[in-house]
Amino acid sequence: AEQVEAKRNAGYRAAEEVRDGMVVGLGTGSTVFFAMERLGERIIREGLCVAGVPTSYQAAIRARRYGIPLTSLDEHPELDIAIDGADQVDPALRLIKGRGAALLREKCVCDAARSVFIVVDPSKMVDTLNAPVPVEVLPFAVEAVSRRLAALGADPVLREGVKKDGPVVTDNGNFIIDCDFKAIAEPGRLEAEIASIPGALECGLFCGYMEKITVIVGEEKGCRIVSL
Ligand code: DER
Repeated sequence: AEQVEAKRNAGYRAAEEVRDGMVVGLGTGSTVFFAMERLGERIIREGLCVAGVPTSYQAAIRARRYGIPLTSLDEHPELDIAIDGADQVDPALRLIKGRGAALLREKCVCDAARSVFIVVDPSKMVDTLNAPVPVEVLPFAVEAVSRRLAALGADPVLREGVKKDGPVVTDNGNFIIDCDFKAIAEPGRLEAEIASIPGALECGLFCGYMEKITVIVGEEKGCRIVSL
């Protein structure tokens, strides 16, 4: 219950950063839902004029439900703000994302945004990134990429559907390989090494955005703002 309160406090606080006329990247996952809920309220109460670029079918469906007008990254290749969640955040504000299998579009949106608000509950804050790193993989190359990831030290596991037989298929038509590297000493270097594998289309390490990231850590009462 307190985790839900924490997520709500973080999401609501992020929504306060949105100004009239902004185009906002809308992340995927349960914490961002609260930011969308609050944005929907502000649109009704304040007549806030915003447009959202959703990072997944889930985000688009939920944004519509909250009455947030949608647009595309093509129409707005530069975004004012992105609001997204994370699975882990380290003290240098490097992230692991991708539990929701939306990391490829999330990284495109994060890259296009002038500032990024990451909304989390306290359980996401860690000293060292050590969660499995999701990698979006071209189905054509899944076996070859798995071997390359294992050579980098991972235990690569193809993500299976829960209410679908066979592998999870992302909104882009690709597979996800979850790579357990245990504690990651050099996340930035690992992100670059994975990016150099043909067929590894994107990974859940976000190490290049520390300067523009503000982390909003929701707590039972209120929230804590963390930035470099
Ligand atoms: O998949 C993602 O990257 C999501 O942002 C996820 O990591 C956070 O989801 P949550 O807010 O439901 O924990």
